[in-house]
Amino acid sequence: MAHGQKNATRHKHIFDQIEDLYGIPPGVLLAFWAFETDFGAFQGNYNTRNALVTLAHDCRRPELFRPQIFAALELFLRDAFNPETTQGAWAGEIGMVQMLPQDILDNGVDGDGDGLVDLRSSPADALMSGAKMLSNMGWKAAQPWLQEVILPFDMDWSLTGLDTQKPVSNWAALGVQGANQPLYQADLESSIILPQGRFGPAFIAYPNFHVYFEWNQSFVYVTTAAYFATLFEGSPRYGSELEYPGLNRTEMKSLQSTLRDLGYDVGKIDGILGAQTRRAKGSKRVGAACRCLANLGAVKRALSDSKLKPPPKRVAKSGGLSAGKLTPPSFQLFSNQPIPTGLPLVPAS
Ligand SMILES: [Ca+2]
Repeated sequence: MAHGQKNATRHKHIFDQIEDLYGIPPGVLLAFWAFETDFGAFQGNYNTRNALVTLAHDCRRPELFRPQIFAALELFLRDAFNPETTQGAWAGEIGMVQMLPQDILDNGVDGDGDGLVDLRSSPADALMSGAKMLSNMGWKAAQPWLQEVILPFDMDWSLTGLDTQKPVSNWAALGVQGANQPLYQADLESSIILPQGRFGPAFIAYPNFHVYFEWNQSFVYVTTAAYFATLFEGSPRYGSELEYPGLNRTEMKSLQSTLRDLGYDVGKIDGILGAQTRRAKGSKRVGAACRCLANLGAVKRALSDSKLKPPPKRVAKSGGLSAGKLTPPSFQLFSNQPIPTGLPLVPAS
């Protein structure tokens, strides 16, 4: 946070320009800048040509990475990409906010006016380009993205989750209140999310929250980046008295296995409470069991006692990267540098 606040001050003139041009508050970009590269400190040292060609060859997501090679060629023709020296993340993203070549073609901005789009060493270029990308992804100026709320004691928990959207006025009528400030515009479609379950903090997610998923499809990444953005914008940290330890990784894997055995599509058994596990847990039939979870044993007992029937299988969303994690390929063409295993294969790492 301290590092972010220093950067906010140091680059105030850039953030002011961005807010005027794209309507994106500084905190939103500061959070992405922090999460992607620790404000430019860790941008990756993989040769980008090698990374892209390897991933374009790899059998799992070639449709995503092959167009990126042509985009990189176009950048090369514009003297903005050097096959020998351009470096970045192992999944092909370049610069302080980690953009793929096509994103650079579509959104690259010469923020400092030196005639080049330099995403690695010019904060003005990187932040302006990131802002333009968010704007093109659908960010609405002068609208919030996430806000902590207080829920009524008798909340219908089955209404929580991103699948249920209601105008803010409807949530207010149900007793939902802003924790630190009033709820925003009454007609904004919004959802109530509980990242740590009903005993953790509660948030209302506004339309701009969905733009985060265009940047990165991981629920955990999105929620954390969006929350950090609210802190940078001056919201207080959520009440520590609400903290609830939740399930550890092993317990979460067991819960996922139990849900899978019951026929729910929870994605990979990875111990991470991602979108699919949340959806399975949130389904009406297992909702009562899971909402009462005090410990895994109770959940398992509740699940096994309740003679639940599985829902129809959900088909994974096609196109783009999945919310789950893929293991990177174990080989790389043209390079002796191994790709680390176990890292998420996401465009914005
Ligand atoms: Ca520049």
